[in-house]
Amino acid sequence: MATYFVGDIQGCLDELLLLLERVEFNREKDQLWLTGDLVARGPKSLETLRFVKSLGNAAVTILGNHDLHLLAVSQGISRVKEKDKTAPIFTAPDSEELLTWLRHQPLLAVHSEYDIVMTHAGISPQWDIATAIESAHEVESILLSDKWVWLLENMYENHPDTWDATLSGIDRYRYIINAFTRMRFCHSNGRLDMECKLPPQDINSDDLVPWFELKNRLPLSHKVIFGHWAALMGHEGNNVIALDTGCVWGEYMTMYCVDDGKYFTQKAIEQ
Ligand SMILES: [Mn+2]
Repeated sequence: MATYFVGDIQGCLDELLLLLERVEFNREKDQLWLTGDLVARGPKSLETLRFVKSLGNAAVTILGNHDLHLLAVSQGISRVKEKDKTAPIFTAPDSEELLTWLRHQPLLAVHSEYDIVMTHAGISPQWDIATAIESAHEVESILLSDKWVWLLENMYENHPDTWDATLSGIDRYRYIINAFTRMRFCHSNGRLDMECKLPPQDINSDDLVPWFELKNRLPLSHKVIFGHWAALMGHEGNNVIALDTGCVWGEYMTMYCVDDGKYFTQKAIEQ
């Protein structure tokens, strides 16, 4: 039995299948952990949802910003953008089934054997692992309640950008969603930055720091595996592993086997 982690798929199903073939992935024995953003921009978002859902317990996937946006579009909160190439999902015969399945996915997953947590963007520097797990559960339970459309309608803002345990209602949920699915840089005081997507080496500021390099962040008892930040082109260090290496932007897809620490990469296929 082996456990493989893969970064953002974003509809690049063919590259994922090639990686799985390369390691002779066996859905009866092996596990595939995906860092979220299954959909958007790549050519096969619908097929990716179908494939990951069909893996059942052999796959663990979490919600990314594009997955939440897809759910928002399904409710008419936002319009489908042509460049996302997600329109076929909404007219597919199994549309409702796929979207309901997606809404049931978590924001965070824990691999207890290896003390790993997986989230789409990372862990807020103001959280320890226990707070992160509790915060994820809070939003997951709203997504499964009759308030889920209200939640998605009100998630598109950048504030509050600082955690405070007394935050309540939509402000609290929005901070949690932004930290788990959109964060890249933080300010040195721990405030989330929601604008900058550059690679860290292009930043000339003492104030903007990748969330995992913040000196005064709370220490984490688990290693964090995340995706979302394609400009990083992977990272291992600071007790984190970043796996989005921009397959959807023509770069490559990265798979990490947690059992032996080996990496496998697949160049993007020209569409
Ligand atoms: Mn993302």
